Amino acid sequence: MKVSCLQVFSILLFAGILHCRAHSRYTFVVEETRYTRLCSNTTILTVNGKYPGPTIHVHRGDTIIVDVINKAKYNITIHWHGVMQPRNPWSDGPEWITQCPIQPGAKFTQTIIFSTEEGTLWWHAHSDWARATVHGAVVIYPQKETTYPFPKPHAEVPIILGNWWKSTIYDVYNEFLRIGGDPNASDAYTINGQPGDLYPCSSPGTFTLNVDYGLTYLLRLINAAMQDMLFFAVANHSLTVVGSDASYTKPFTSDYITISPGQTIDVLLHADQMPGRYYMAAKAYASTFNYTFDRTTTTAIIQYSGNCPPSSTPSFPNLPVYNDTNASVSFTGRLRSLADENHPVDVPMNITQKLFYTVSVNSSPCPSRTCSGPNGTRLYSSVNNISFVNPSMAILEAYYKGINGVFGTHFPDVPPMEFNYTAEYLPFDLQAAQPGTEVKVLDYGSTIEIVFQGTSLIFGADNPMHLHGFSFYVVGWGLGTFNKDKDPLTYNLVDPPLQNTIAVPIDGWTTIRFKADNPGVWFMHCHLDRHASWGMNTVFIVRNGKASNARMLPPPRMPPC
Ligand SMILES: *[C@@H]1O[C@H](CO)[C@@H](O)[C@H](O)[C@H]1NC(C)=O
Ligand SMILES: *[C@@H]1O[C@H](CO)[C@@H](O)[C@H](O)[C@H]1NC(C)=O
Ligand SMILES: *[C@@H]1O[C@H](CO)[C@@H](O)[C@H](O)[C@H]1NC(C)=O
Ligand SMILES: *[C@@H]1O[C@H](CO)[C@@H](O)[C@H](O)[C@H]1NC(C)=O
Ligand SMILES: *[C@@H]1O[C@H](CO)[C@@H](O)[C@H](O)[C@H]1NC(C)=O
Ligand SMILES: *[C@@H]1O[C@H](CO)[C@@H](O)[C@H](O)[C@H]1NC(C)=O
Ligand SMILES: *[C@@H]1O[C@H](CO)[C@@H](O)[C@H](O)[C@H]1NC(C)=O
Ligand SMILES: *[C@@H]1O[C@H](CO)[C@@H](O)[C@H](O)[C@H]1NC(C)=O
Ligand SMILES: *[C@@H]1O[C@H](CO)[C@@H](O)[C@H](O)[C@H]1NC(C)=O
Ligand SMILES: *[C@@H]1O[C@H](CO)[C@@H](O)[C@H](O)[C@H]1NC(C)=O
Ligand SMILES: *[C@@H]1O[C@H](CO)[C@@H](O)[C@H](O)[C@H]1NC(C)=O
Ligand SMILES: [Cu+2]
Repeated sequence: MKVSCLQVFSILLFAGILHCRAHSRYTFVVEETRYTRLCSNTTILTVNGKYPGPTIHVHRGDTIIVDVINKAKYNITIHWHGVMQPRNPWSDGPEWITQCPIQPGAKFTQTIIFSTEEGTLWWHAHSDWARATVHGAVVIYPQKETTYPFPKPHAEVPIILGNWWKSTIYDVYNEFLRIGGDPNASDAYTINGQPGDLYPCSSPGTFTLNVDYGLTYLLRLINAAMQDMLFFAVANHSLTVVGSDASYTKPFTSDYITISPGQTIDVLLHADQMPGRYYMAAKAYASTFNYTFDRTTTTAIIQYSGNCPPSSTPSFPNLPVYNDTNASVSFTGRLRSLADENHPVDVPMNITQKLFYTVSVNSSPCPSRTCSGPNGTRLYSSVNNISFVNPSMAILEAYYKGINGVFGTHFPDVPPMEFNYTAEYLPFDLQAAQPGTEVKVLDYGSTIEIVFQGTSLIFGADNPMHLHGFSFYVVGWGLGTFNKDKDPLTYNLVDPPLQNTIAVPIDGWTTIRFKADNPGVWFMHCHLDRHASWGMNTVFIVRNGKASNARMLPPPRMPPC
């Protein structure tokens, strides 16, 4: 039934008419809304007036239609983070990659095609830094006749970790572009839009999760923060990790979670402690030298029902210290695919295209050394020494229509120069990168391996790399420089986690594999917004295959430039 509906839908889409009863339809009105936080009022961009925005509930394999109406004075686009959108890059959302922005007063109808994702994803703006407040959860239930690979939880709760700035995000963003250094740190982190008890004027709104003793709750954690990986924990409760990035994992328990911007982690919380009140809390994991980050801690409350002891101060969880790289990588390194009969893995074994991508922060001289990067320089960033420059029109449109001069196809498979990527001191002449809009073209059905190598140029960072259009297997990682003889021997090809975002450790490497079976134009970028704005991005174009179901769907009516 669904398949035929989808086929009808494609034909109708071609004719520019959208009518298909099976698809739920949502309206997203983007507008400016005044919110009071931290004792002051700030105007933020919202969807339907909400921060965080509405949660979308679907079942595995559904298709939904979303009408995005821009009533704000800023450009906007909406990206469906982690939704692979088979053959449908048109509705993916990154501005200048798959579409031109939806301008003030304009509207864009997006078709969101879910396929094998199951668990938690999210949607967020993909235009300048609008995603700071324009984001929301996507809950993907199992198909109707199937169920979770763990006991059904009593209740499910999205836990969205975000930031709050007292200034409008556009002021923070424009200042960041102007000064050439790190952006101002946020004034607070938030849990479901609320900073929590440790911040001024914030106690009354603090998010509270009411629980009953003896029951189990599924927390769907989403890191929607702009610049920082986060540690998260719940006082006196260990957490059982059961999924990440809409793919189930082998369950394991941990006292804390490391979650990178873009990533989702599903955990079971067993309400098995003495009835009372307990804090859940999150704060930054920040490893980069001299980086000024938000050192505050956001909290929410777990409140047991019944006769609680008179409300003393709730217990506070132990979170690793901000620079505990071991705590960060140890947690992420424990993720494993479920890899059972009902959830098989399909790790590419015969790699047709091996890529080695360095991810670096760069710097360039600034007139009279007035920029706020190290030594008065301007900071930017790169992949394989190319610092991505936004094109003047969407790459997808240029590719589809065969318009020349918008992008090049010479993105290098390896860095242009070999050097000791993680050396403590590197020569000055390596600090510059080459600006460019280069893509890598992949054949349909080819199998891709990418080794991401973090470099210590300027200073190392943990880089959460996110690929649109695919989930990928994370087959290996390590600290230091990748050793092409020894490190591949350590790859996990049995039950590697299936992710759409993976933090490449500071001065370390991570290897991913995926099959290029989704034709289209797909962005890949660091999910720290300062790095992405500096150019730590690149694009894959996956060619059409031969079969008719291996070709991009025809375009809907796209927003004009
Ligand atoms: C915030 O705005 C509300 C409504 O406009 C106003 O009553 C309040 O005084 C403002 N608060 C601050 C701290 O400016
Ligand atoms: C950024 O921080 C500086 C120093 O605290 C402050 O002067 C400036 O106004 C801030 N900018 C924004 C946009 O909030
Ligand atoms: C929670 O754990 C802390 C130590 O981590 C302990 O001091 C406290 O008594 C515990 N609280 C409860 C209610 O069990
Ligand atoms: C973390 O930072 C503290 C100072 O804030 C420093 O003493 C410690 O050595 C650092 N630890 C690591 C692992 O870098
Ligand atoms: C690294 O972190 C893991 C997990 O938190 C811990 O078990 C281990 O002892 C830590 N190792 C070091 C050297 O700190
Ligand atoms: C690996 O892929 C290549 C190129 O597609 C093909 O020629 C070769 O037969 C494949 N090898 C195996 C073991 O599948
Ligand atoms: C690090 O920060 C300190 C204090 O802000 C500054 O004096 C120093 O020049 C910075 N070093 C670099 C390499 O940016
Ligand atoms: C700072 O920049 C100046 C001028 O570009 C250069 O001569 C000097 O070596 C730099 N010093 C450091 C510590 O980066
Ligand atoms: C690369 O740099 C690291 C860190 O400084 C150092 O331990 C290693 O010996 C260097 N490797 C080479 C080949 O120079
Ligand atoms: C990157 O490209 C720039 C500009 O072409 C060059 O100056 C620099 O040496 C290159 N750096 C590396 C690490 O390849
Ligand atoms: C908004 O989008 C239009 C094209 O769609 C572009 O010309 C304009 O520069 C954008 N505005 C900003 C502030 O990016
Ligand atoms: Cu980065």
